[in-house]
Amino acid sequence: MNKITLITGATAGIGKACAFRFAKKGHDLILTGRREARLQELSAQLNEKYGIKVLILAFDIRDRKATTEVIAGLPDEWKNIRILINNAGLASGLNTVQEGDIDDWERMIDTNIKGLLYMTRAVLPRMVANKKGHVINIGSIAGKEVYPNGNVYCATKFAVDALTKGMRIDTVQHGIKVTQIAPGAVETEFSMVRFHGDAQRAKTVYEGYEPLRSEDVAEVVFFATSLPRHVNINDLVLMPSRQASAMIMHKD
Ligand code: NDP
Ligand code: 8X3
Repeated sequence: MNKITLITGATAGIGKACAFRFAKKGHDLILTGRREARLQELSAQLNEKYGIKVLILAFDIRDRKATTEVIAGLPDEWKNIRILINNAGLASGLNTVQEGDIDDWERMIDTNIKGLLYMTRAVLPRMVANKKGHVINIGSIAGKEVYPNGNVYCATKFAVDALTKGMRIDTVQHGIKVTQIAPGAVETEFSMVRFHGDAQRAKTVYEGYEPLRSEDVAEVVFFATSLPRHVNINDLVLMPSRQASAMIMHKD
């Protein structure tokens, strides 16, 4: 086997771009997400283009039992995961707290915090035993600043920020690297999901300036994993050049 990288949420956006970037470098990949047909298509593309091995695992990361069992049940040759990219996540809704939809809140908390924790808890022990591994958590500018109506999504990304620091403290003596990559606006399916399929509204988020592309983020994630063993990026915020903070964009 080549170096094994597990990417959660590889069916779209940043996770999918990471799959292409790491495949190009010859990593074998474990790719997760709920949409199995997309995982199958992606696996075939990566295998054909880069000749790497791909294992697809279609499950909902909010499901604690499923997440624990798929990792426990990995075939022996796939068990030694070197890089875990905790990417699966979403925003659902954009409302004040007083008008918020509690189902939206639970979806975000269950995916962005609990799902990330289930996966990390399942993968980390073997990294610790191997004294080798790198966890990359995809945070957000929303985990650095709270913006109007961002409340619960921001809270989940602040949690990712805190968990990244906690994971680093807990594993530093075992030779594990832990990194947070926190992007600003990236044009993906993110806003379609946030606005519950309202394509028109989603489009306006990325109008009037050049947002980041998924590939830009994947390049930075890859860079963070390609440094010498004694060098770690703890936390990296990347933004479109025309974005100064969560709310300040220089639009045409
Ligand atoms: P996309 O919507 O394009 O991709 C999200 C991915 O997460 C999909 O592959 C989706 O797979 C997966 N996912 C979502 N919910 C679940 C679930 N319950 N179980 C398993 N997989 C799930 O969005 P992005 O690529 O933009 O988002 C990726 C990460 O980047 C998220 O954590 C997001 O918060 C973060 N981020 C995004 C920014 C942006 O502006 N786009 C900026 C900063 C951070 P499927 O639906 O098939 O399950
Ligand atoms: C996604 C970026 O600014 O919409 O995390 O929260 S933002």
